[in-house]
Amino acid sequence: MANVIDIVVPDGVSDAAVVEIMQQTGAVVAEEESLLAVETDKATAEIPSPAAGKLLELSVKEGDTVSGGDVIGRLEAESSAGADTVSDQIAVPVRVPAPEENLGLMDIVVPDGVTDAAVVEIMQDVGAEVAEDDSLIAVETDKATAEIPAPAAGKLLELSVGTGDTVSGGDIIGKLQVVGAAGSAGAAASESSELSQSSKTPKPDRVEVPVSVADVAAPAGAVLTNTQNPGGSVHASPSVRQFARELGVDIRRISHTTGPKGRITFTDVRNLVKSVMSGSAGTEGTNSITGGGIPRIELPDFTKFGSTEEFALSKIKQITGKHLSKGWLNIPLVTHFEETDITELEDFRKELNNRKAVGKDKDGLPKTTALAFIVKAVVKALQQYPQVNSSLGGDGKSLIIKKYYNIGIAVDTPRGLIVPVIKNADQLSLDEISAYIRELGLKGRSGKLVPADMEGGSFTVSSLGGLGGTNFTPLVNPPEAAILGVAKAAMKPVWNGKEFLPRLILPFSVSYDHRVLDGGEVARFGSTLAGFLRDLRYMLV
Ligand code: CAO
Repeated sequence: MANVIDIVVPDGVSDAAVVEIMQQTGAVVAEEESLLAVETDKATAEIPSPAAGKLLELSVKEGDTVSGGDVIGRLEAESSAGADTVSDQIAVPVRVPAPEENLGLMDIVVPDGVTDAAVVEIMQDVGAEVAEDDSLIAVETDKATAEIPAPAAGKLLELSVGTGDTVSGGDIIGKLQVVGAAGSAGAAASESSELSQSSKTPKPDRVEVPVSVADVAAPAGAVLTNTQNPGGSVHASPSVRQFARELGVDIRRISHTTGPKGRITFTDVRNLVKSVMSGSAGTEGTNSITGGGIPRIELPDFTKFGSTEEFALSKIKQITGKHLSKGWLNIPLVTHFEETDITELEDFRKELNNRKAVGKDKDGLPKTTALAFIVKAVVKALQQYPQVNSSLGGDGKSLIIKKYYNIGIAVDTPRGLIVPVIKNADQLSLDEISAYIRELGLKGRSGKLVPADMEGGSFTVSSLGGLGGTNFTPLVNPPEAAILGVAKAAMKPVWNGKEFLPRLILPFSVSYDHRVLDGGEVARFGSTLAGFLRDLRYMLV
């Protein structure tokens, strides 16, 4: 028969911060299943459910501070059994016993109250100089983690345990050469009185860990908690948690762990930070970016607001999304806007196409669109401004200038955006470029492009001219340094000093990686490109 019982913080816990809520209201939990994790500066513990049943309420949240006796929730228990067994599960403080002094050598002793705890991390190397209270090793049972601190400042001479060993209160786990002690290298005689005071005087108040591993010894045969429980608990020592917090890393998102039984170590936190900084951390779309410090976008329950339908994104969209997210996160992007008069270009283009249409010249060739002229002019402008046709070196300290002109063309297909590449565009005629654009567009839309068609670009052109828009901000296609965005040309009145004349004006933009290019360089590139398109003859000069 169900009865409602309070969930009470065990005695012995004092001013511990709630660091993780491990069960949601309404969850059905087993007796002893962890409900939340609390932490002091030296220990982490999980507060277990006092009985099997349904969690009706948890009245604390992450960041709150709790102490023994606090009522933190209510449980609809299946039976009353176990309801009053909580308090003696995490109640006994860890205390480091008074160190023994022996010619400056001090044994490192596991505090009383620890029973059959596994050593999960060795936090100092033998030979390390440690300060009093520096954590030496981390131990863990299925419900709590604690760090065993150095009893005094000194040199760690020996640690006789390794990860995976089991320790209990009273076990000697190492030796410390106390700083300034008789027998310690370089110790001055005058320091010995100070030393004896510090080494003889245990500091129980400083080494007591309110939330302790005491009495949470794993029951015989119990297996330590699975640390890779998705959505459940993560296992890390308090100092690793603290370290992660300082760096803004949410340890729940660390999926690659190197500690025993999936435990998160300092190295794992560092590795995550390194991979995010180097841009190699996995980004799985805007909704599940896994990097530290990059907040996840949480989705509301849309059905609360109206009906919805969900479709899988095409493979191309998924791949493009990842590629663009990578670029967006890595590239400090600036967009330069420009426009040019293409009235003469358009007249010439029409004339060319008319000649083709009547079969007088170059019969069978596809019509030439403005884009073919733009590709031609882009190549010429890149030849004048080689740094625009470049990539930033892997270490961010060099520029790799490409001596080839492989122009990527963004193609809009029903399955998503693809960027096939016109290879060696500098060696192609206007008609050949037109033919390539047409072929790449057709192949792209019918799914016939192969990966090689999309490799090796050195600069990309994204043209929305056939579709519309007055201008837009294209995203650089990494590892390129810049991209040209072409919008739709429109007739506009242009003042020639005496009168307004109708002219065909083409708006375009150049987005660039500001680590590679400065605004001045891009402005010069942009106005050179504008000049070529305004008067094609200048491409010959
Ligand atoms: N201004 C005005 N008209 C333009 C123009 C411009 N900037 N660019 C092209 N046009 C005209 C063409 O001249 C053509 O007109 P005619 O039929 O009178 O000759 C018409 O628009 C259609 O052109 P098109 O789009 O079929 O051909 P294109 O060579 O200009 O472009 C391609 C080919 C494959 C690039 C294009 O079809 C395409 O997919 N564009 C979308 C690219 C995209 O989605 N970019 C955004 C990516 S997000 O960064």
